[in-house]
Amino acid sequence: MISDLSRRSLIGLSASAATLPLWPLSASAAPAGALDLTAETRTLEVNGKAARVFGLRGPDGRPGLTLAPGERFRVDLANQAGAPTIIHWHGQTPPWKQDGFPWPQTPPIAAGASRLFDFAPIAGTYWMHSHQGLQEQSLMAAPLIVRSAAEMSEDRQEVVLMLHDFSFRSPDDLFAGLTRMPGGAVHQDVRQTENMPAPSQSASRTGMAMDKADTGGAASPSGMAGMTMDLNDIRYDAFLANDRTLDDPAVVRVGKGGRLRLRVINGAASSQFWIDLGRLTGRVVAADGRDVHPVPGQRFPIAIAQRLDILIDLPRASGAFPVTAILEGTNRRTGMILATQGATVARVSDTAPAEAPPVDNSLEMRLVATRPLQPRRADLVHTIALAGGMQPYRWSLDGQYWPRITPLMLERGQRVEIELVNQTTMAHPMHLHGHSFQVIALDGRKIAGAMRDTVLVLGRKGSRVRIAFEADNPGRWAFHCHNLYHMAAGMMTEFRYRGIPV
Ligand SMILES: [Cu+2]
Repeated sequence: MISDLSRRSLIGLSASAATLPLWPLSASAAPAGALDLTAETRTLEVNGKAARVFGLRGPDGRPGLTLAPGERFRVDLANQAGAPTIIHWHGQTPPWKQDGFPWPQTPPIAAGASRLFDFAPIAGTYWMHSHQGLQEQSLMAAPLIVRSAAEMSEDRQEVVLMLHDFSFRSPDDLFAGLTRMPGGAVHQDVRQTENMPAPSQSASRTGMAMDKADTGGAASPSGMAGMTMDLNDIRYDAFLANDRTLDDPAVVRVGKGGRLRLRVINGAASSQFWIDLGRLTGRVVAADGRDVHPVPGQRFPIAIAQRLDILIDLPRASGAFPVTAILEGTNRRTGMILATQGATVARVSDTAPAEAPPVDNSLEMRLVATRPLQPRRADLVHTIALAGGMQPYRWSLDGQYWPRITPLMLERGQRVEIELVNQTTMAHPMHLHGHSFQVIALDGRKIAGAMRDTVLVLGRKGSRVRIAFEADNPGRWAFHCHNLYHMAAGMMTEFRYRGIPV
């Protein structure tokens, strides 16, 4: 029974291109004026070993895209990844057929094909990731930075810090470990090449990309420890900051007394962190790309898929300043180093001095949107129960498992309020596609919270979060837990506008 459900979920996520109507492909030459973005495979070195992963390379050769103030999101996405893929522009509000979700009307991009995207983006710190199968775990993700004129006039150095969780095991293996199925059972349903790049010649020669014996993965199929079961489903081999570990971190040159805008992106599939500024202090000025009134601090929690913009004013002395991310419930960490010219950069251990607590709502409670929703009575109020558990590994919304769900029907122009109620002891970072919502209550306590696209429902039975949004973007929109494995095990539903042909 579990096997059947998982199979259905995976098929739903994979949306096999062969069974779907053809999607118009762009011509082989890049459309005029479009930015080139390439989905591809690449080799990283992690813990001294080669790892074959996916990547998204922008026109400047670096991961992802950075748009100038007012620049249109006009992007030609070429799929050179050797497997079908579809890339979601997380937090942006494009027309629904450009959202990068595998609806029947918008199937994945076949290997070797390309697709043009063209819409007006929202300024701020966003990101992009695959919504195909479990590719996101294999690092098919990258920053999407949209600068604003206001930010440019601040004259701050921009530093992007993108976080990932990493395993030498294939995503299918990790998921099979969670669902307690032998690895082969999942492999029969999902081609391994779809979720993980085929080994390169060098990787297969050294046998490193997927060698279970090498990582001890086979000995502990789920990699779970009883103590942390409610926090971290998977024991990862490494945590990456801009694709690097603290053994060999990114070192960013900064000026004495420099003024920075740190854009933190939690691109991890299944991990939440505390951002630790070390000796520095900062102030959060945006959450999920949308401005909030400044909140000063030295440590900030960040849930899966969320972003934080943190302004930092450096001291006038020279020095090296580690900025780290500590995995919740553990002392494992990753990070980068900000260093002035000539400063000695000491090695920073990947073990923090103390364990970090679970990510909580201490920051969420303090966030106040600078441009909140206009006060208005809700036209539609809907409660969604978050349910499921580890044994069996199944996660649902209102008792339904993706793709066998009943959509929540919306009318254009409605003010919608959604009350999320956790019936589990795991936290769920809930993400709505195509809209900005405001967090308006935590555990029944009203707040004038942040406008954002991903909010954490704490891992406690009865924990509640209420969000509100304007139904202003007709289409079919996914609403799901952004823990990749919860989503793959069913924790996704649809908000659908009336009148959208399906
Ligand atoms: Cu979840």
